[in-house]
Amino acid sequence: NSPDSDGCTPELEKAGLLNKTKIAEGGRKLRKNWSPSWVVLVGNSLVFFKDPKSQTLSSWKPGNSRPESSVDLRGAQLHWANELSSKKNVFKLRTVTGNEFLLQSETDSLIKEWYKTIQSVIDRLERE
Ligand code: I3P
Repeated sequence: NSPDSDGCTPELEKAGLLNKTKIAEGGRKLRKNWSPSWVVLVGNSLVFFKDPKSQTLSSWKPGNSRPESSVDLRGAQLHWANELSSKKNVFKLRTVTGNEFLLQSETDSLIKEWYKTIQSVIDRLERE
């Protein structure tokens, strides 16, 4: 049984470990609280899981494990945001609902790949 044998399972684009903090909720600023997060880009969503150690690449599947939160990428905005942190390699993701997240990695190539892939999903949704 292939993962998409029913033809309606959204495509897994990317998964990996990033540092994450939410900095706004519905436009209201939040206090930063950085923590490692297992991030999965699947279909139109970026899904965050809390405990990376207990996760596998198939964790995003319904029923496997419960995501901490999920972000709809339709209409979202992505910006490099090194001015918003003392850390390097930081970008900001803002949803249409005014939720803002910072995502970060110490590895330059890795964070660039994430930026590129998320932006391509945002662009694809805009064309739909
Ligand atoms: C914050 C914590 C964050 C830091 C943030 C601090 O302090 O050190 O790591 O963000 O800086 O306020 P606290 O733990 O007391 O909440 P960065 O690591 O992204 O720099 P900021 O207030 O300048 O955003």
